[in-house]
Amino acid sequence: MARQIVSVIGGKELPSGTPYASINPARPSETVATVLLAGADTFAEACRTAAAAQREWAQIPAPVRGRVIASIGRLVEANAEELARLVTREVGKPYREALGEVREIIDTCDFFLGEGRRLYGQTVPSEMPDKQLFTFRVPVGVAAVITAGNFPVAVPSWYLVPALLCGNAVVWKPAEYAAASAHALYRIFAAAGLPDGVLNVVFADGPETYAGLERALGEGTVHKVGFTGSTAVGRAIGELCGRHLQSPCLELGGKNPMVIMPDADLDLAVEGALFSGFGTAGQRCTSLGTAIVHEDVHDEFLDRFVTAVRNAKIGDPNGDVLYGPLLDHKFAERFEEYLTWIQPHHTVLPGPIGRMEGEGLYYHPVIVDGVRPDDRLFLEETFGPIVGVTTFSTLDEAIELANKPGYGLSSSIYTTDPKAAFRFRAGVSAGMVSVNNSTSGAEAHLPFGGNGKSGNGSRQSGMWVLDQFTRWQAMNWDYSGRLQKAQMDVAEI
Ligand code: UN1
Repeated sequence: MARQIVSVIGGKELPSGTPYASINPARPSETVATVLLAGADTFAEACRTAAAAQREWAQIPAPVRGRVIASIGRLVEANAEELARLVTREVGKPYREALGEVREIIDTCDFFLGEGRRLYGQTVPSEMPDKQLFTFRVPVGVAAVITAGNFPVAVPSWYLVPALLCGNAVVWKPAEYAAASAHALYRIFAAAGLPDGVLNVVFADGPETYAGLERALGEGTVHKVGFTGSTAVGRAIGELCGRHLQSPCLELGGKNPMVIMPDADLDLAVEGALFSGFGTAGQRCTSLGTAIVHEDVHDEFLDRFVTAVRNAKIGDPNGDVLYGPLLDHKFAERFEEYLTWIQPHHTVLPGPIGRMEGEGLYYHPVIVDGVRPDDRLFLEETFGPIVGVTTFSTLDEAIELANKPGYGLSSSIYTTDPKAAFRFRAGVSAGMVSVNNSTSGAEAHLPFGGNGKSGNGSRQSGMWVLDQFTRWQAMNWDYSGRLQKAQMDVAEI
């Protein structure tokens, strides 16, 4: 029997809602969990509960909150294999990758547990005598966190861990097709000693979440929205937040380019293209979209790339495979639609294309050569195992092609020439640039995020994320016993 999963608000389970079956994409007839989806009212109620709990949580000294984060890390470590197995079963990610994803949570906890003792403010000199200025980081209040299911436990942790450490309460809305993994993570966080109401998990569909969020923003019970998902939904959330004078943290899609220079180590480039184009079945926001290959090495690269793809194993994510099934039926349907973008003038390799025989949501890998800069395939994210290939002759041209889709998350260049690497870094509009490494696989303590259609410039991870979950408060303390007026009573030499 599949487990039943429900929302948890203020530590209490809510045993009602519309049932939704989260399936195993390797065997879609198998239900991993039935989740009861809540409505907008429940989401708004969760935000009110969180707002009430946040006041006390913020009173707990930051180093003590850091100790809770340390416990979360230890509990995740103790449950790593079980959690990774569940992730593999529910979203079809190869087990080794799932274990890596769990590792990313532990890394995030490792980083932020220390931040509890460091949440530094500043002392700032005043322009007047007998006066001292200070700055403090203040929690924002309640963070509403809405996440996708391709990284069902790591990406949520990128929000949850720093948000909680900084003294915020959280209402987390995970992807329903990854509900069991999300619920398992929630239980680990709750078991680490978070007071009731500080972390709440609400399962709901997109429209109900949007309506609930709109209400909560109107009621003043949400102060920061963190969203990882599609550009279209991110835009809607951004507009909603804008109406409430809030700036959300948006981590959206990508059409990530890989530039291969004529002096590149081609085997290394092929390995990088294989991992970032087809690893996780191309379902990372950082997945490779288009390989932009110098015309002198195009044929050689393509030949080796096609051979590597042909030799790759695709199948049961519990085995040693490059990738497993797509996340869910919805993603499989959408991927089939993307396949229709392939133009008749394209060369499609290695063939065949489409769904593989059998029950699982497995799809053949596709390399499309000769993609033109005005093709949909060149311009739009595909979120599946498909990589476009195009050519260039000068570095400036490659940079222009890399920026053309208007996303700006991750990018990569393969070259042995440092000049080309630094020129590419300076010219590409991307939050992340790799040299001789793939577009995916960011480490958990570097700023993560994008520009353009990839986000609103917000960054996750590392110390940079503290600016998302705290606000600076300035304090001035005058001990002169007089009213000293700024700009008017400036000390003279
Ligand atoms: C995502 O797909 O939303 O850099 C995040 C990477 C991963 C995170 C991807 N660590 O590929």
